[in-house]
Amino acid sequence: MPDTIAAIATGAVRSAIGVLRLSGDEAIKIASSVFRAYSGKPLHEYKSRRLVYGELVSKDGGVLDVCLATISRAPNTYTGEDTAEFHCHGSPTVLAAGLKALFEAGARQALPGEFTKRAFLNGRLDLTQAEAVIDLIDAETEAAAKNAACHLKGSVSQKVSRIYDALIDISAHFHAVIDYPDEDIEPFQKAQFEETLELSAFELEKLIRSFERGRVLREGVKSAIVGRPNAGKSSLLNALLGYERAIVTPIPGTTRDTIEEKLTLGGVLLRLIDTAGIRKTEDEVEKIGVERAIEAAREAELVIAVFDGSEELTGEDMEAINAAGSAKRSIAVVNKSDLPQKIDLSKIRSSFRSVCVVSALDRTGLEKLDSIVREMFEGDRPETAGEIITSARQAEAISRAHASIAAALSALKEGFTPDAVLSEAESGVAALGELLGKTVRSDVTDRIFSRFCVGK
Ligand SMILES: Nc1nc2c(ncn2[C@@H]2O[C@H](COP(=O)(O)OP(=O)(O)OP(=O)(O)O)[C@@H](O)[C@H]2O)c(=O)[nH]1
Ligand SMILES: [Mg+2]
Repeated sequence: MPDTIAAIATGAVRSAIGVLRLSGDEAIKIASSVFRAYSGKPLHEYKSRRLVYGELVSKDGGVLDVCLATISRAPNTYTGEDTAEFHCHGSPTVLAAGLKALFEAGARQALPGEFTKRAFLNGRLDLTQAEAVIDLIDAETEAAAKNAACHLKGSVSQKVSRIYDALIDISAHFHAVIDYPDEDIEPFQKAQFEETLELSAFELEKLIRSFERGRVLREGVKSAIVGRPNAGKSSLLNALLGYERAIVTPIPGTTRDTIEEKLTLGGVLLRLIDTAGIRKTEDEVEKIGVERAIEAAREAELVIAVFDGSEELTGEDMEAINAAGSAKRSIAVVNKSDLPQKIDLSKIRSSFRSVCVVSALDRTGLEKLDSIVREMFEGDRPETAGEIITSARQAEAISRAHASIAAALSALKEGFTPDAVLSEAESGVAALGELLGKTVRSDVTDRIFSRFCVGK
């Protein structure tokens, strides 16, 4: 009999509402013992999913909060067990006292992710859906949230389950063929199996390809801000972030080490890296900074080259133009538009497709940068949300399944023994089963659920 767990489901910050949550065989009994409904009826006598108005009380009967309580009976609950919730006022002190009352009534503190782990163990969610819960909570952009919500609804599980079932059918058939060697496989069935395997391989390939885009959704696009000293790179970073993250001074060569911050621009999550101004220097520290700047530009998927619009282009600017030229994507930001302009914009336009004129000081022109980034990554957005794999664990299992299916297909086409088809189809089943959590090892599930926060 699993014990009853309790946790504060909302964060430890002051808010309008804070939720205490319970799950387990004793959840309803424990909840009922710390709650006095104003109707006079005990909480455990209410129907599932009703909101009941009353008082949360401590062990000695003192009132902790005036709140709403609700109970839900197994199995149609998030965890698949009996559950209860208290919707209290969002005071961390009240919630801590309420949680203490629940412990005193027999519940224990839930571990991180334990509610969702129970949902998984009770078959309410498969593993891809459980992972989607944490992706949804951690989502930093709307696109990432939409994708995770679709995974939670089962967009990946449904696709994978169909392939999983088809492979089980094929395995069952080849088991029979091996057991009864005289019964030859019909040509019609062979063609059908081939078609199924080809379709499965195609579907899995699409998921594998989506993983690269998934990484961008989760981790952000690596974006280097480069340019000559004093162009205003650090000022641009600060203006975009909305606070003074990097040191800004009129002294050229202020930034030495690279500074990285995440930020959403044009709906795209960027990992913005401010770098040292590129120039020839004898200063040992600055020299290393410049090397790092060039390295950051080389590794970046997006280079934002910053120019000082109030001055003419110099040889040092050419270094930045070169660094941007070798990047997959680049944008020229002509800064200091608040000052009289001396820069030859046509030269910038001949090197960059996207040019944007801003004043980092006045924070003007930044909307243009936002729309450039939005347009630049438009094509990278999936047509259908939920089509993107974001977990390395899932991608790895899908790749293994894909390799097995490809091998089963060639064994079938080239007329190898049925054993070969069977063993490949079975490895495919094993890999997809792992993906869905049907055959997954407990150390893998432990790792997945440990990423959760307490109360989820
Ligand atoms: N007038 C004006 N001054 C700016 C603007 N942006 C930056 N500055 C000034 O330019 C100087 C250099 O700015 P930084 O942001 O430190 O330039 P940087 O490119 O990071 O310089 P390094 O770190 O030395 O490579 C500072 O004095 C800023 O106040 C702007 O839009 N308008
Ligand atoms: Mg700087």
